Amino acid sequence: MKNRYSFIQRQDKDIYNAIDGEETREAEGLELIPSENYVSRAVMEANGSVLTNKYSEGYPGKRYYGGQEFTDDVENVARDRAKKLFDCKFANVQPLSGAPANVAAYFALLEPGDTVLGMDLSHGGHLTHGHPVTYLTKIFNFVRYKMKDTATGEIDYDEMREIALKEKPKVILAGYSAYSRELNYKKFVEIAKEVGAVTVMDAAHIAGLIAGGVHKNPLAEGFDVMTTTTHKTLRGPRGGMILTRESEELAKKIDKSVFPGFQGGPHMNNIAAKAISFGEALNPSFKKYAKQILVNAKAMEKVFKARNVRMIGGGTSNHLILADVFGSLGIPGQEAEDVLDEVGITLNKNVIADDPRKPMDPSGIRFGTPAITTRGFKERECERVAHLMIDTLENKDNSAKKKEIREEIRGMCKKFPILESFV
Ligand code: DSN
Repeated sequence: MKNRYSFIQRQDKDIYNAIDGEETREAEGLELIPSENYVSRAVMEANGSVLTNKYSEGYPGKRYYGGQEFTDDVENVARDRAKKLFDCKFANVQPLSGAPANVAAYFALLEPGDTVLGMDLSHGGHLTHGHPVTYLTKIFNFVRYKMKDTATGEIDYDEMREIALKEKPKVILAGYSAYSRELNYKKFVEIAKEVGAVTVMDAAHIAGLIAGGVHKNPLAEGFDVMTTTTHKTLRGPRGGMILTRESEELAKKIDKSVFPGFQGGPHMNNIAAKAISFGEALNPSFKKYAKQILVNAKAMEKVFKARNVRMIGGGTSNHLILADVFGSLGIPGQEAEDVLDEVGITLNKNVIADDPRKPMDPSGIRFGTPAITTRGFKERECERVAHLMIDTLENKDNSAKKKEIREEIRGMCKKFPILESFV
């Protein structure tokens, strides 16, 4: 490690050793968790800056404490860049992460007892879209649509409309954590108009694809609100954000809901890091990056198809693949995750649509290309990684083979070091 953590090294060996270990782990292994990425050093520096010292409750020009001349600049730059990236009128960059962004959006748009129509959770929805383990289900009523066909991933828009007409949701929710296809946003908007619902897109996973112009922008297609994290395909610091297409009334409700409704002082160091990453995403090179994420995922899809591993949705049109390793190879998702970890490939077990197994021991694995694309991997490397994944699973009890694969992966990582700057 370079000596950039020298203060921690001198002061706190325990934490230094953990950071050092993590840095080596990231450098020497392949990160395929589709919600993770590698940020630039500029983003990390902002996160570790003096802005961490400052309290800034309120919004630019309207704070509760003094000394805000520089924090206002930071937040204004972040908001302006976010609006430019996603072509919308209002941005709230204060949500601490994706779950708080979703909760704040619900409280801005709903009264207790109101209904939200979202995706069935085993079909790709997120915990905050109404999983019974969250407190949200004690407050709001969640009803669900599904995919029509898991072989294509197409959403059942007819079923969605029928449920909407019957349940009269106040919010129709799109956007998922484990879904590999593009959506027909216009259909959502049509149905929402028919029942007087607000459309909310949770773009956490694909915000970078939208910003890079390789996926449609739900806001441009008529969605009212978009929530997102900033740390996945968008390649910023861990954090959240809520965008409003054009309604000032909705945007004001959202601002009030984030603060003082739900959160306290914003983390200005993190907002500065968000602003820097939005600047990086506005750079023309980000478009190339976003395009390569898709091309790389397609390269992995090709191998999984050729080697007869079933993919939910039949493949991918975005950055991720959800593979039924239990159905195709007889290996449960947890075991697959563990074996792949041994050879230096990090991904996560995941439920598949209508999974016959339990959520904590599901049938699938979920993996994607945002982080390896940041590293500079192209189609050739991605095809090879896909082969190595299946080779590992097919040889899960063969130590010599796994050692050989681990060495090959170490070599790939050396050849494609994690970059420190993208502009
Ligand atoms: N944990 C995130 C993901 O991996 O998709 C969602 O919250």
